[in-house]
Amino acid sequence: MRWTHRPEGSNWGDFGVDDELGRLNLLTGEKVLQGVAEVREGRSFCLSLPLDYPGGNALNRLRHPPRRFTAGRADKLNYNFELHRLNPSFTDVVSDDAVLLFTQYSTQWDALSHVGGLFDADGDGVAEPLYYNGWKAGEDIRGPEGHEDALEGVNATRLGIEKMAETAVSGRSVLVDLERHCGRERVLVDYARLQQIMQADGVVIEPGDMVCLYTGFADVILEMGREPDAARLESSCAVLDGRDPALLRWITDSGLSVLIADNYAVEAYPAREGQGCCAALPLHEHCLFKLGVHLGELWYLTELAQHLRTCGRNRFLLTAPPLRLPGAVGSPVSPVALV
Ligand code: UVW
Repeated sequence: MRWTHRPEGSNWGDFGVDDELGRLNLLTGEKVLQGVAEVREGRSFCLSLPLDYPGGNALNRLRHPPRRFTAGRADKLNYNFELHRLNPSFTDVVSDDAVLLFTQYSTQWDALSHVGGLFDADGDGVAEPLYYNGWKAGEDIRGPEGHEDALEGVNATRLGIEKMAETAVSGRSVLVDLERHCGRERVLVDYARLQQIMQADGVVIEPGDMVCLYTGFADVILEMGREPDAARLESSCAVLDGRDPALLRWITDSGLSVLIADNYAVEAYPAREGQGCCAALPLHEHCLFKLGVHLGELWYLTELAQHLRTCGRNRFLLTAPPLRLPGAVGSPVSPVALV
């Protein structure tokens, strides 16, 4: 047993002592059928930004836009390469490329190995760095130590994003239209405000539902045309108040399977001071570390939200597997909504 104590408010062990999926366990065949039942018009929506947005590194100075390269072919570039150069009887023309991609730069999933916490899980009085379900930093989620090339060292042998991909991430999703009620100014949405909005719009969330929050943030990003203004972004659109205990309790009690937003971190960012020693990003801690709830960020929900508004609906079928990239702690995603 890796741990004898679990963090207060966590569900560690509830899905099995070796579980690596967290609340994805709630995305059952029944949830897929419930999602399929929401497909009435045969319309589909792409829920991804172009992956070179937001542009620059105004949102996170450690994350940079994708860089694409043309793959080489011996001494030639494999770009508009005419195969008759190799064999005069061939008529093919071929292009091939490679990309340096920061996995969490744009529309993305956080893996459960993305954010952990310090916790004394064996009761010896010493807090150690752990991730969801007690998987250990250093042992299960390894850094670049000991590798000559640090870029090639990071490897989540547990909780890697490929675990999420293997579930196919499909089922019923519910959209909460925060933008309709909060506009485009920065508004901290606590439990009471969220309930008010959901009640006004008749939104009901059941266990296993994938919850999407539309705030308008991705529209502001798009308006900036790849030249984001950090100050404007920090004062734009609704974010969840991760310091509201009632909101975190609601995430637990609702049984939602994953939590998604079109903004940078779902919750308020830059991080705000809490009281005493606490997580900088309390909603990240609650979801990724305690409950095994994957977070989707910087999704593009605008056209879907507008359509659902027009139709007076809030449910749809969502399919959103990340890249099946072993050991990665996050992944770009091109989610698809069907209504
Ligand atoms: C932050 O780090 C603020 O968000 P994430 O890493 O989940 O994108």
